[in-house]
Amino acid sequence: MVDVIYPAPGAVPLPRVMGVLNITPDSFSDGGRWLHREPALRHAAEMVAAGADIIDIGGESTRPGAAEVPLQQELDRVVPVVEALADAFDITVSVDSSKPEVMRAAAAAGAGMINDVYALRREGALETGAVLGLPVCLMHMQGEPRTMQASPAYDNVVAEVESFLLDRAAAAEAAGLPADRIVIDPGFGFGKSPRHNLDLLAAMPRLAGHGYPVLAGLSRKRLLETLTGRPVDQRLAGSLALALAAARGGASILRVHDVAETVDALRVMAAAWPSAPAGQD
Ligand code: 8Y4
Repeated sequence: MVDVIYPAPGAVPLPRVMGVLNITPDSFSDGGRWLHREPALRHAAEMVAAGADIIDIGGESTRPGAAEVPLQQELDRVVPVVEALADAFDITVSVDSSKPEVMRAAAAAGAGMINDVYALRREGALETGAVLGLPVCLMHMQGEPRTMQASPAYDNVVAEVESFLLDRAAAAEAAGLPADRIVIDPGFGFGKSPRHNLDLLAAMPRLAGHGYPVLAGLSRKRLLETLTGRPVDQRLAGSLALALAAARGGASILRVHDVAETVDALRVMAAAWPSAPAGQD
């Protein structure tokens, strides 16, 4: 499609798109059989067809207020889906987990990336991440999912998030994870007010200036309730605007729910705005 439109010389590549795979609690209720996984596989196939480069699979809700999921349940939810997707599609399967056991099992099942909202701070996670040697996304979070949105506070949100991410990257490298497998993420919505989120978004070029690719997860988040007043099922336009803002700021990976729409928006941005990130090869 539109290969008459090439990137401007020196243009930054378009970000990769990471699609969030829905696996609702209902799809786990069959004790590890196939029936209830079909919707998840169909959704994954749709995202792949729409241009997702990565699919992120999590078995534990990290939304504000969510309860923790026992290890065995997380394994039962995640591992078979990782295996099925890794077999079926030519994309990177990312496992959204903070538990070393889940990271190991997912890697054995074919996962090609670890997405850890605890940035390898959980017991055993740093060593496991280093031994597996897969790319790891190190995300910033203030507090714990259950309480993090109660009263987020920083003296200087950008400096504090940046220094946390650089510390965690240094710890991962010291544990033996090569620098080129480290992705950093300011953790939009994880212990942040709307002002904090917007300050971090504006600081994307600074966060991207350390040589580690930056992942941005803004899709459908509550910042959009503040900015537009809309409920979660009406945040597509706002999500696309935030995705383009992150791309323009130099984000390398966008974690999104709406893959087809995000890919369209990125392509149009690249064509319409020659100095913007453009032309992924
Ligand atoms: C509607 C739907 C409203 C989803 C809010 C949400 C990130 C992440 C999440 C992120 C990385 C979410 C697992 C929160 N967000 N991982 N995970 N970065 N690396 N909330 O920003 O999607 S879950």
